[in-house]
Amino acid sequence: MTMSVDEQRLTEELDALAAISEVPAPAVTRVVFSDADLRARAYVKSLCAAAGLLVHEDPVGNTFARWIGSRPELPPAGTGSHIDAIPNGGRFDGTVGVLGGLEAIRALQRGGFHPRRSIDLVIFTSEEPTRFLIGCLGSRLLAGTLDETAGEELRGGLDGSSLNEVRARAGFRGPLASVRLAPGAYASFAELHIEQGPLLERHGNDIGVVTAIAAPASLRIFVEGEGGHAGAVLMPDRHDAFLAAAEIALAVESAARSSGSIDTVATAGVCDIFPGVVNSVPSRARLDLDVRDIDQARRDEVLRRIEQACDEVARRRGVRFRIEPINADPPAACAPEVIDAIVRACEARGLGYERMISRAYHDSLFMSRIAPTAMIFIPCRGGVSHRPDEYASPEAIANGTAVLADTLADLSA
Ligand code: HGY
Ligand code: MN
Ligand code: MN
Repeated sequence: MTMSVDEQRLTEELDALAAISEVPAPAVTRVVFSDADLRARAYVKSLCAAAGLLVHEDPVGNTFARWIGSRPELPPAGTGSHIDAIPNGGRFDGTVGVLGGLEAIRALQRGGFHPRRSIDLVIFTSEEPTRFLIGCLGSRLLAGTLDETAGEELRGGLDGSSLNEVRARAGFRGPLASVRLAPGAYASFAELHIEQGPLLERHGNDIGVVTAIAAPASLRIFVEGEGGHAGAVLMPDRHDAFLAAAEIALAVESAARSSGSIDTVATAGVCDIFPGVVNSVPSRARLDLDVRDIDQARRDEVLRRIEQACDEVARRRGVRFRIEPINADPPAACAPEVIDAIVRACEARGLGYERMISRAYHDSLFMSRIAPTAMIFIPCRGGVSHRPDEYASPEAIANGTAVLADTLADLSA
């Protein structure tokens, strides 16, 4: 079977999708269930329908575009990723796996391939934690790691609406319990994604074959101090909530740096201060933390040290802390049979590849709970991601798409 990727068309579609954003290019902002997200969903669904795929959406907006195989009763081979983008993010994170997945299917169609197993392209809802604070919301529900209470408990957006309220406004109804897929619902899952790191470019390799996905944890720390007049309260009498939070943020960095491994990372990505006026001592502060490691025990040790630091700062500064865990997930080991299919595709095409871990999390982290899963990485310039200057070349995207097409042909035969 001769099969070729239409690089030009894929580039144009990625550009068209990038233009559906709440902010001007080159940045992309496309928060789940925002107007931009809904327009982007409509655009991608129209491309899937034009390719003759059968499109359906589940109650949380996970979207499935199926190429029906000759044995439709068999569990399909899956691929896919996400189209939501963090505020002021890049245009390739997630979208390469969705539009590259679609082009991989079209390339197989053009090449005259007929899958035995159906092939599903999945667009997962809310991979980014921007709105509901927890990442991979759609794939978590698919994998059954979040239950129906998430519909009411998860509150996001400026008005604090619940997931159920927000998804209903976006037109997605029905019980969240019905989102869950049974293990074995997919025969395999392979996700194409930009590396979001520098190694492939640094090593001069075309493809990263992902063997494991790091274990993410996120948590909120609320600090209660004592407010007051910025001019009248003397320094020895202060219980400044922001400065206590600042010490915690530094303790987060120190715990990650001193874990003994380069694989441990931690970030205080959000800091809110109340009342947030220049001449008032902060009475409350809130930190949102992101802690990861490929080794779960080492990650959990960082979480423990953060808690220890909170206690120490609370005593010394006379403030109170409350820690609200958001998620603490195990890492994923990718499936040898999917890894081998990706390697075969790279070798058949003479593409340079290396096995590697994913430091970013992806929907594959949760799909691996219900199906043999692995990922295909392509290089991104300087390893930059989650920034407007995120960039992957048309050639790199086409290479990844071709490897994905071969892998899907292999796994759906
Ligand atoms: O944060 C992550 O790892 C992913 O890009 N959402
Ligand atoms: Mn991302
Ligand atoms: Mn992503």
